[in-house]
Amino acid sequence: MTQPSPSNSSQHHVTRREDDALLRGQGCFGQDVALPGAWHIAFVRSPHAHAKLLHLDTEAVPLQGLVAVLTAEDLALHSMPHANPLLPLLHQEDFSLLATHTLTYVGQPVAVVVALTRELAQAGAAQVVLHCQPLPARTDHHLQTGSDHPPTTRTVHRQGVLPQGSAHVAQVRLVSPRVTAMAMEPRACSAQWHEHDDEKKCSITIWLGSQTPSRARADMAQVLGLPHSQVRLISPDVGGAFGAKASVSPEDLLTALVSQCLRATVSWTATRSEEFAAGMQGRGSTLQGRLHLDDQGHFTGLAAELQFALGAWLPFSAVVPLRNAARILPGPYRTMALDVTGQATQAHAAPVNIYRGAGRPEAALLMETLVEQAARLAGIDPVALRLKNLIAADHMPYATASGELLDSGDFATLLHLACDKFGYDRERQQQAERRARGEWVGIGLALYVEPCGQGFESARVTLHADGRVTVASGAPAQGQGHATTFAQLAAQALSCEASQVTVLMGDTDHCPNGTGALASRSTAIGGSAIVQACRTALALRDGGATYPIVVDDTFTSDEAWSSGCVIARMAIDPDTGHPTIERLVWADDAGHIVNSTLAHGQLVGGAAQGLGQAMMERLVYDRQGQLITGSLMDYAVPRADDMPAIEITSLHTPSPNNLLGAKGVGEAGCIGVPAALMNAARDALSPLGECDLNFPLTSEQLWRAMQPRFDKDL
Ligand code: SMO
Repeated sequence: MTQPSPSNSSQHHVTRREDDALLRGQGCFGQDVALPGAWHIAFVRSPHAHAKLLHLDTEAVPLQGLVAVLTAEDLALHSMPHANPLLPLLHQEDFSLLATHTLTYVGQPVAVVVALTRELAQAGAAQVVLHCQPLPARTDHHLQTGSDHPPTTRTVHRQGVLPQGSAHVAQVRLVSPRVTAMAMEPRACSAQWHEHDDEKKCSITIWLGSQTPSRARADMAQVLGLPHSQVRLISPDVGGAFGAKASVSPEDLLTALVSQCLRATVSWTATRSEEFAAGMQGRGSTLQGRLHLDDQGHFTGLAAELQFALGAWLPFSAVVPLRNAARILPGPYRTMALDVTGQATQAHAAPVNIYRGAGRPEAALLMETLVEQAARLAGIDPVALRLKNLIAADHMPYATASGELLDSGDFATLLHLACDKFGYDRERQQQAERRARGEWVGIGLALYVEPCGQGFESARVTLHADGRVTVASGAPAQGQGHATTFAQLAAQALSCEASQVTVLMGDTDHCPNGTGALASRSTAIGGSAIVQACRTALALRDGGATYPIVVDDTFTSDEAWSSGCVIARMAIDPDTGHPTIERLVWADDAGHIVNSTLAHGQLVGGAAQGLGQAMMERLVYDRQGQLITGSLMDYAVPRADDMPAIEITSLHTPSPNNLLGAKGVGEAGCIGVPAALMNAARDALSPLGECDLNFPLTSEQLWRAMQPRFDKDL
């Protein structure tokens, strides 16, 4: 079947970014990249978590509109790029883009059906029959029972000796389920093959919603066997990423491979069901900790054991959550003896990758739950206990026991700010009065620190003779509004109007090689690269350089550490266990803020996502490795009416590590809010003694905890 030839003029230029165009409904998201004559892809996916693949039967696939059914052999057995070895990878097997002899998770791509329309491709894929011999599946069960399988990676932070005979030892064990990133826009990839008489000059343009276009291009080029210069990767407008679009997936690479193999234009958009089963998941951990206190309430030692879930294959950033959680402990508190061990173990389940916060939420959850339990044990108010143990602002920069360097921050002031806004003393008094009336109401605090990325980001600034300015960044955007922030930064640096600045992002043909938008690093590091390039451009202009003046620059930085304090008040209905978040007060320190409207939006959005994990989200696999929460009928995400009013106040302790003094805001809500909600729920039920509550804090769980004679295992 021949494909109508796509004309070159049809290429979508979505490189230039204006945030208000998105608000006007004029964005160009993955599915809007309508390439003329594109064929559509659907994946045949594994129905088993673990099985031997005996035979793949395509007899029943209807021929109407069918272009091809392709298997691993047809596409020449390519493997996923290897994961970033930020922690030692004890074993990492090659993972075939399409399954060959063994199936290793429900939803794993096994074959590709190419057809004239998406519907025909999906109908065809549904008719491919897989003959399999099921094998026992290894689920995340090890997270709760101790590992029966060797971990894929480990980490250890030890300093000093844990004290013997402490006055108090708080001890918690927290189990957090996997969650899905639930971007409004499912993954999508389109690829257009450009044929050339000279085989060596064929090239490809790929549209992929990506946080890391430069690395995605490198990954694509490697699998396609093409030089980088013959692969153009365009990340169009992206309807949410949250880490789940930071690393390429088998489906992305397969879309490009099919385009190359058929020398055709092809397009794939995931269904919501595919995102649940085979998209990149987040969290999934069991966190155990012991916090030692002396008789004055000083923290003297922290022991922690962290178990993290991994899927059947490792996305590029798969080890980051474990690495972050382990290195961030003990958070904003002064050095104490430390014995932190962590491991991450693979299962026959969907891949786990970074997800908004990426290990930072786990560190805050474990530490802050321990701190509040310690306060109850020692009979010290949790605010007073924290004030005794926080790192003082005049001790910054502060080298932590786990080997990190906190660049800046003022944790005691954050705590005071939040308490003032909350009216802490009055709130405690009202809590006591309500308790006396038989109400169940809790106040929970959480402090957090948030490392915001290191390494380089790039910028290319062009001054045109007519006064216009073009800013091209190596960092793309997925809804953060970077086009506005970057234009604002350039305008300030160049003393011009933001309306004169055109921002280019996410197109490897028009933007410099960059790191990408992750780890809340874009404003601090990407923004600094823009400012630095602008300053150089001004110097060149003043030195008499001729237009257009083009400056390529990179900015490299150590981590800036954001921090904050969240206080939540939660009431729990004694009859139903229904939790109501009555107040949420938050003091955030993201250093210098460039655009307060956008920063506020990031904080609120992060809080909503954090609230989702704390209160309702949970992916569940059964013992056979079947996903039993595979749709929005079974998986709850927060809606507008689940959100309390959020009262935000700010502190601006500048980071010394970048030109702006900026720090990150995008992930903070997922870090501080869940820990505060956990502490509010535990405080509410504390008249019953210590309750082993876990996320999500459902009515059912809270109700069961309130039934003293109820068999909790029923
Ligand atoms: S989870 Mo973020 O994209 O570092």
